[in-house]
Amino acid sequence: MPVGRVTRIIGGFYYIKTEDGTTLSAVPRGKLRRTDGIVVGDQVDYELIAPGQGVIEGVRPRHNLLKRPLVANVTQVALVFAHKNPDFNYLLIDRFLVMLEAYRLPTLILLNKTDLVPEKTAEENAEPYRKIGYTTLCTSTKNGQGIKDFLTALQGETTTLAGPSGVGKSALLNTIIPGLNQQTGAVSAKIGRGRHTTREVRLLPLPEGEGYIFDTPGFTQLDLDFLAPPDLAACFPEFAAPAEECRFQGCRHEQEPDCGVKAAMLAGAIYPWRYEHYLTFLAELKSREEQKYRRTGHHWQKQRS
Ligand SMILES: Nc1nc2c(ncn2[C@@H]2O[C@H](COP(=O)(O)OP(=O)(O)OP(=O)(O)O)[C@@H](O)[C@H]2O)c(=O)[nH]1
Ligand SMILES: [Mg+2]
Ligand SMILES: [Zn+2]
Repeated sequence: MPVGRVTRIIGGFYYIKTEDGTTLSAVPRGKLRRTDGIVVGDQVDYELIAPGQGVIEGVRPRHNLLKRPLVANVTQVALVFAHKNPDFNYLLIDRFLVMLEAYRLPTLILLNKTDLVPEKTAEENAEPYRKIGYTTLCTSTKNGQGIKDFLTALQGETTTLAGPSGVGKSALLNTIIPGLNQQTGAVSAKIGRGRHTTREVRLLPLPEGEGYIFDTPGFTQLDLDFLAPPDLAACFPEFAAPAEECRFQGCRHEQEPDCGVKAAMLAGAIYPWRYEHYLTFLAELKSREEQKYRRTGHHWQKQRS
């Protein structure tokens, strides 16, 4: 049975991009319909019943399923920030990165609005994340810088954008998908929030080569609540090797003696501000756990075992 990718859902009709590149309009077979188990991004088995029309027979197992926006089979997130306007902010970037690491989503960092800062500043902003191991591109939708590299990084992937308001996510989508005409600027910030404006999600094939990108602003919300304090350190990739040197198993890298992470930080192998952000997030998670403990009488360690 042929397989296709669901790119759009409108009023009970599922648009499917087939393997030969054509688009079908399909309806799910009866029992599938009741489960409302098909989302944009799904791989589905379908039967052709007439030219351009199909019936969906089944949904392939998903690699992942993200909520808000509800999309399936994302292979990477392009995390967008701006060098300026809004101000460059390492703490907020790290907050997003921790969330994406916790979801185990491979992340590409785009530092946009490169045209607004001297080249040296742009390089200085990007350097730490490159050193940590994230592919980090300096882009501009105004002068085209980094857009070719962005397109290359999208090849073969199903990408969704993430990042705070005003950094240029819609402008980037418009730049790489000609004719998309997404609303940009101050207005969209307001429209995106309204309760009644849940916009339909589309999966857009790239104009060249292979790959898809979702036309949504992606994650703009940041809740780390789901993360237990012991799992936080794993969201800082550069802590992994030094943590093997910690004297205690389960070392929280705070005040423990002979902590490999702290030693690496003091030796200059971990950026002090990354370590500080770790402590900041750890304190947040702990205080949330304590509140939960007071409410329920359960300690997180007991809940986890
Ligand atoms: N100077 C400069 N301005 C840019 C660039 N990219 C986008 N902008 C401007 O930044 C503003 C915000 O861009 P949007 O694309 O609407 O930002 P967004 O990330 O989609 O914001 P939300 O939809 O609110 O989440 C607009 O006025 C854009 O014209 C860039 O590379 N350089
Ligand atoms: Mg936008
Ligand atoms: Zn440690």
